[in-house]
Amino acid sequence: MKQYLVHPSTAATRVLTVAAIFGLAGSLGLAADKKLVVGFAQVGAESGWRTANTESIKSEAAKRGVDLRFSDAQQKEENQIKAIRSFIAQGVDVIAFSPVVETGFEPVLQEAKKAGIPVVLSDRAVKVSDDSLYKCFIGSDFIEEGRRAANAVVKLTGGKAGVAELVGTVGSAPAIDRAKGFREVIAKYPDIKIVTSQSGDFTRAKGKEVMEAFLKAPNAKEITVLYAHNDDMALGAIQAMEEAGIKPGQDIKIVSIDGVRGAFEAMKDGKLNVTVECNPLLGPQLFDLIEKVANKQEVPHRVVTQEGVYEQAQAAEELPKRQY
Ligand code: GZL
Repeated sequence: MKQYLVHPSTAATRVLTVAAIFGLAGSLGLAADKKLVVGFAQVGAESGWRTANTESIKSEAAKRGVDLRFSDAQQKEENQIKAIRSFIAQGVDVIAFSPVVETGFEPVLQEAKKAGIPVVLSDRAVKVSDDSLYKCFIGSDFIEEGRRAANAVVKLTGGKAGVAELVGTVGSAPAIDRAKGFREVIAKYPDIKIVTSQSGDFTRAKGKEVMEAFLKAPNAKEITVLYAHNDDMALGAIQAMEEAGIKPGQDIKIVSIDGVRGAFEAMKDGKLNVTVECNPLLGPQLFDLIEKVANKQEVPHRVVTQEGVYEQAQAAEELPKRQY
């Protein structure tokens, strides 16, 4: 059984290192000179969140001396599937990826399983008939993020709002679940209505374009709140509002998700009201899990990242502390 020296931060490693020093390495099967080879298939570079997520993964791999094979799928599922197939052909030790959308990955995950290569999901989940096709999924609870955004709307409006919704990438776990969590809460408030909803694909440019269309539509006057599934789309929508002579954060309240630096700057300027944090800095936890999986150690099937909610009043104080 192949073994890898795991990150020196873990107690187990110190024991293994001592064993190696006393010449027991052979009996433990440690591949002392074997670098851990990991294939990571990233969604793309669509948002500030994604850029921070990629940076966290690449820097942690470098810190741990992992041989990281990294691919950017440019938000296309077929590119991600191709990348995973390529990792299988390269015979990497572990495959990790953040699925662009929830469905369509079962065949390639079956191929990885057949090749004996374990898979770890980072950030987003997949829908598969056999959960053993991946060892662990580490990421946020997107339904809870949707609930938190809805509760922020209730707090901002006293329970009366016409909501325009900028949806994330169609078919992606965050878009599906953030919509679900939001609707679960507003179902309790008859005077909060979603008056319009369309995907902005998690990008600033598309968010601006869709918000421009919302403001030109016949029901534009009903919009009192914007709920954006990520900060990048909200920042694009803010540009569209200002170009239309609307005061973002005042004429139309704005609640979004991610907690990127740009959202804190917009809150400081009074243009955005609440951002629900979604932590992209998964690198350290992700590689702890990957190293355990590589050494055939038990890992939890689901690891939920911890996050908060930030309002305008906190923005100035929080901004200097933000890591992404
Ligand atoms: C959420 C992540 C989402 C972010 C967006 O974990 O998958 O994708 O909310 C990003 O900014 O594009």
